[in-house]
Amino acid sequence: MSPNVPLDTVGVIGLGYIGLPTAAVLAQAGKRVIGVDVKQSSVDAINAGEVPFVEEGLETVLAGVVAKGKLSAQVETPEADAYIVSVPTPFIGDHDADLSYIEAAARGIAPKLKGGELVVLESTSPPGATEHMANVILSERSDLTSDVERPNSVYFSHAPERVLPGRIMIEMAENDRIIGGTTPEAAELNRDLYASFCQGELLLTDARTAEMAKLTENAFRDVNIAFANELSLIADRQGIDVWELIELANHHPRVNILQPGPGVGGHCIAVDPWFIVSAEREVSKLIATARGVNDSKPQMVIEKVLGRANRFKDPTVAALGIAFKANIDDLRESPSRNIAGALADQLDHGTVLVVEPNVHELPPELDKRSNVELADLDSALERADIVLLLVDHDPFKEIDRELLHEKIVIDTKGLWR
Ligand code: SAJ
Repeated sequence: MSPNVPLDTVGVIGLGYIGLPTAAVLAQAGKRVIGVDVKQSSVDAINAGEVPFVEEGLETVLAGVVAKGKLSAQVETPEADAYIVSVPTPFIGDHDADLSYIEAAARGIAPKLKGGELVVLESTSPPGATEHMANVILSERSDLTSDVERPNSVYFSHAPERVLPGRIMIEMAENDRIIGGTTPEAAELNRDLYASFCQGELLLTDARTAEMAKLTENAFRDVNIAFANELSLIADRQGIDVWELIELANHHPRVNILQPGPGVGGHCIAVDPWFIVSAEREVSKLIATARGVNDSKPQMVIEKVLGRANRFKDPTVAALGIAFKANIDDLRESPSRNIAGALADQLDHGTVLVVEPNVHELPPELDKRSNVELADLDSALERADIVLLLVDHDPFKEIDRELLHEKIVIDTKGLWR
């Protein structure tokens, strides 16, 4: 049975790609939500009902809950019945997780606690991070405990997010959710809170298993994409169309190979497997190798383009797409963005025309180069000697194939087969 404590007000710490949608759906479910972010510009935008990034369906929900006074944002951590910590966990050193943002959030929460609150860690974290967060809070507050038998206990839990960028508003409501408490009571209390907005199954476990489950899901996908990427290299040398090969093999009832591409991007699949490797380096050989295979794919694409560009004095390359995947504006950890930059560096007297329908300006490292331009699709196709397809954005699917006729085409996604 879950502890009998209120869960009416919720402080969401970190209003990024996951924290903000979580805050919005909690407010929509009737909670009074106070969002916290260190960035004043994000706080101001959110209080005006505006979303500082692109995510289908979020703006409507956000504008509604802000107008009703159910959600507001501020820079200081408030008093609340429950807290959700959704802050970044970047790398430090040799792919270890930097827990300093979690520690800072914990130190912000500690002075606001009275006892009886739930503190949920949502950030993707290495095993042990939830216990670490609890220790940071309890070391600042010796009057509180995580021992549920004693008065003034605080409940600590991990509920990793598993939503897919681009489908966040749907998946946040529908996906099953893993909830791991540092005690069973904490997991139950966390379930009560998440049941308010999540119709998926809520699966209870301990915090360490929940942490590993999230990392395992993304490592599974990474290893399987690495298999597809390795196949693409083998197939290239063998003169075989890798997409046809995979399509045929996938007809087997127990085979389901993923798709090769220019590399693996985003802030999750290219990052999370390292947290497993860094926790257990000696026995994570397959996971580490898969990371290496996926990370080496952009270099293979670069070499292919340079090899074909040789024959031109002043080659013009149209790089179609620099987002980390189709139909989003997220350029973080994007292999395509890095490929465009490397080509600009390495093409002697060449020009790179970047076509990215989801952004209005180039990221700074591309913008500052004199031989890189943000171009519209039509003019890039007209001017290019080499058309390099890097992201399978919808507008690229509809390109008139006649326009590619005279060009050298390098299609890393198999879009125009
Ligand atoms: N990719 C391929 N081949 C494929 C599938 C993907 O090359 O067959 C590439 C994509 O182009 C992209 C990268 O992998 O560069 C990651 O894209 P994705 O769509 O597979 O995943 P993300 O990073 O957008 O979201 C993942 C999801 N995890 C899983 O599917 C196991 C999502 O559910 C998680 O919530 C998210 O990571 C996260 O936040 O951890």
